[in-house]
Amino acid sequence: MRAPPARRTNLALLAALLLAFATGAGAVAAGSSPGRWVVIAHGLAGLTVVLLVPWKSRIIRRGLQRARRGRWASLLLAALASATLLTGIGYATGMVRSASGVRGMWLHVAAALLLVPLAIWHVLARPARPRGTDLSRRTLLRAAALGTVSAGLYVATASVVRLGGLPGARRRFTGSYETGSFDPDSMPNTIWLDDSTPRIDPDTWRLVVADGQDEHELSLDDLAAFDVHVRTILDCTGGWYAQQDWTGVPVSTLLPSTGDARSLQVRSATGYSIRFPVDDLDRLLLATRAGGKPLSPGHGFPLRVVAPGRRGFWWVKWVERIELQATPWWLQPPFPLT
Ligand SMILES: Nc1nc2c(c(=O)[nH]1)N[C@H]1C(S)=C(S)[C@@H](COP(=O)(O)O)O[C@H]1N2
Ligand SMILES: [Mo]
Repeated sequence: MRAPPARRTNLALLAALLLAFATGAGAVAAGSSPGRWVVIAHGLAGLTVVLLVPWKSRIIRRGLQRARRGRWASLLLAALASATLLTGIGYATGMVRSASGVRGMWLHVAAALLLVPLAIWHVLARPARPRGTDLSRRTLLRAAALGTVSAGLYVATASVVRLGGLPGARRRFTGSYETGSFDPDSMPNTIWLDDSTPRIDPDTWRLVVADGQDEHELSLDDLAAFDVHVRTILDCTGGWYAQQDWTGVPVSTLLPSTGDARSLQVRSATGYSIRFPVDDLDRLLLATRAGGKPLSPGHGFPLRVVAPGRRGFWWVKWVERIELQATPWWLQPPFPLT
């Protein structure tokens, strides 16, 4: 294809980046298998950005010939975008899964988040104003061609990964690699943002169960009486997953009727908290054991959430209070803020 006008390349790149960012956030949230489409769309958006690189490089080279203010910020943006693409492709294929001990998925997300403010600045400082003719038949055909080529590139990459037996072929649909299944001791201890493992005295620790009217407390001994088993997968957005046998008490046993409640708030001794839709109650387990042994402090001793089909950040550790509330579950930030 002949190079399109710079303005259209820039608009296409902006569209691809917005799609990549939205689907990236979606991929982090996806826990059950319909979410696979979001993850695939994320791969397509990323490869579309890759396809636009040659055209964008020409624009950048021309731009660099004029000494404009903000060129260093623009170059930093380009570097972060490259780092995001390389870590994304490296992790997806399994070619580069970590760099100096840091998990590639973490680097991918960090680079993507750092580039957001720069990208916003760049769009404001070098605006490419859309025109009516941007929606001409010709542009739409070009966009369709671009989409088709990136789909082809996606299929080709996936085939190379599969046929070449690259580690990427063993990923779950979320993109995570298996780590420490059926061996809780070798499963990573993961903190969402800035939490830390609290010191909890099992003798004085209580679980407070609040049903909207009353509340009551359960000791660890009380909870030891329950031994419902659930085998399920914990899938961290940091790019690993593990299957374990969890033992504990179903939330629906502790809260048999939900009344008018719309959500269940689960709070950790650290203050970390998550709001579940009441429809989740049938599936939620409060686990005291993993692999038949009491939870380690890092994995949430004495009590943690097991939420089949939900990503790791829903699996609140060090639980000390569960409470039915009238508040809808979606009245919370899409991701925990601490
Ligand atoms: N209180 C609390 N619970 C938490 C977190 C946290 O930071 N604080 N991290 C969550 C995240 S991101 C994941 S992936 C799982 C990890 O569980 P693990 O450390 O037992 O592997 O715990 C979740 N529960
Ligand atoms: Mo996580």
